[in-house]
Amino acid sequence: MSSPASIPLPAAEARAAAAQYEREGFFILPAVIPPDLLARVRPRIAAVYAGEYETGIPPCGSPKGSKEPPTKLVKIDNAHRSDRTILELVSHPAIGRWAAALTGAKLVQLFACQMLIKPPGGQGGTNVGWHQDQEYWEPALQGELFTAWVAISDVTAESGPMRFVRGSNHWGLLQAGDFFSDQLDAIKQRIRAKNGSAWEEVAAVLPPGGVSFHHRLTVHGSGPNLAAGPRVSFAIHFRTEKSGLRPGTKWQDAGYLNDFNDPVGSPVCYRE
Ligand SMILES: O=C(O)CCC(=O)C(=O)O
Repeated sequence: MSSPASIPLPAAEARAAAAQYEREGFFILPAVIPPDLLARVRPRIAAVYAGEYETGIPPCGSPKGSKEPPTKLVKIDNAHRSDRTILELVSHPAIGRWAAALTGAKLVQLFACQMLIKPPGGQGGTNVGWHQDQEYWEPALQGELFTAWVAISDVTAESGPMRFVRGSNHWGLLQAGDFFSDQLDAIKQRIRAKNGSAWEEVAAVLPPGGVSFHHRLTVHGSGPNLAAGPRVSFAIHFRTEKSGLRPGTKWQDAGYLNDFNDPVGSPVCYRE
């Protein structure tokens, strides 16, 4: 566990938070990102969406960029390589300190991130299907991995907040999810066929600058955005010192996952 001085909480509360994260598979924080950083990052998100890359490095997959508002879920991988303010946000020390407090880690290192824009309107192509993050990392990575999700816009019950299934971090790796599918009910049935435990959903309603954390095996997804404006966020994927590349895997075959030795792609956000 990190030292009590390294997180904005008394040690007993930090221990309770860590126990809750372990029990439920997620933890929801109020706003921890400073408003001035949020104000600086918003135009940078718009710039990356439009295809303007401050560092000259395109995000993973070299998306084309668009000046039109999105109509489908926008998912841009590793935008932190393209923009210094986005890098500042996703590697913010408050996220690293909280991550260390929740997991007891001595090292918290980012290995991938996703810039997510869920447009309003409730049309198809904007849901995130139920899944476990480890399904996507399993071929390459093993050990302690988790995600911090940072709200840039106000994430209300109407705007399609991420929903966690309480305690599903204890269900093992199910390989039954699909991030890219709109069919939340069908995926839920598939998951329940593999694990019949009680299904209790918790919505991660967050103010701008609020952060939720979830375990690599926690089942999660999100529905349509029925609010007036877009739901804007970053999903930031982290590892601790208790994780590694699977033997035999080469970084060039690891898709959107950044080499742990690349300081721009994989910044260290906390070290004891
Ligand atoms: O933004 C969402 O609704 C889902 C994001 C997600 O799957 C994740 O943070 O791992």
